[in-house]
Amino acid sequence: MKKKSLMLLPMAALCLGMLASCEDENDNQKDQKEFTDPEGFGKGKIYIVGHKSPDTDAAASAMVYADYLKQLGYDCEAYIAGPLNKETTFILDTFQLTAPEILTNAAGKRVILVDHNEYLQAVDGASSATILRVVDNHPQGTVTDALSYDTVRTAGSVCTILYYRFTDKKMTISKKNAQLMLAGILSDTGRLKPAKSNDSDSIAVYNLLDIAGIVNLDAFYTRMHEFADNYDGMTDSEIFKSDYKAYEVNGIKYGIATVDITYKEELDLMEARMRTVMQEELEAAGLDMMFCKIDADTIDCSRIIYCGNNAESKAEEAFLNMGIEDVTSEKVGNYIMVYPHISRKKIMVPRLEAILSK
Ligand SMILES: [Mn+2]
Repeated sequence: MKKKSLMLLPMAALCLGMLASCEDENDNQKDQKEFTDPEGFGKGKIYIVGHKSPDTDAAASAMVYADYLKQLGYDCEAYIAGPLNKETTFILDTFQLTAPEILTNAAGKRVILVDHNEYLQAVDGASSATILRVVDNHPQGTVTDALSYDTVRTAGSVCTILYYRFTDKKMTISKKNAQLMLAGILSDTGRLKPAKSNDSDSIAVYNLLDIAGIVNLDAFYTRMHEFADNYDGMTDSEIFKSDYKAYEVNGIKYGIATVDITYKEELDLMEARMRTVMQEELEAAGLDMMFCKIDADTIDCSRIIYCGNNAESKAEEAFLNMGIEDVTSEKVGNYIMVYPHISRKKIMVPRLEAILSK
């Protein structure tokens, strides 16, 4: 190569560099101009994450909210607080969507919590993170120091809340977001069961179906639900943790695992399997009490088992003679049977909370 062309190289590089920096400046100016900070979060990366033992609503709402806020100009990313369950994996595979990464520690980060407001359910380090917002449909928990809240307690799922955030702002809902929100709502409400949903959920579902390109709602739900109840190949501990939540009231910490089975005949076996891991899980999580509710579809009942300090007497106080219309329960040996099955969120948690806060 001649000397002349060698000298031209750095000059060309310099020109290219200048061009690139001009472009960067233009981009920055454009960003600054367009970034109006409509939610008041300010600048900097935002980590959006649902609860530990993520369900479909926790994962889907994080993904959809990240996309929503990106459209408003924010730098954000969706995460999950643990491995996905089979139902959510099926949904992401079906729609060819990439699963969010697992966030192992949120300390020092700017975070938005979706689908929970309980520190015991949150990603590690959440108590030393800046919680910009909680988007949730659960009763008030221990996360009382977030900078803002978008809480709709009557909503059947967080994805329902997000559907209305899009329509409030007249923002277009993409096919991908429609698929995710639809899955989140159907999963949390058990396909719009009256006890778990209301009109706002149904309206959202019927409006999302079209955008999501789903022709047969029942066929889709049946398929995803098969995965929800499928514990094939899972260890006892994995089953126990697959739909597990922890709570704190009055300094008392307790956990509730929910397990679904189809046939009454499976109850005893599942109970025995869960009993082998309950005590260990209680100790590992440093809790005072542990409960496990096994729901049997075909006889529509819940069997509640428990371990830990005073767990038996608290379970009796909470789940016998409940005084709820059409709900009966009885103590059988070392567990409590409830007919028909009861909701963790609507019945178990409020009743335990009332008793433990005395
Ligand atoms: Mn959830």
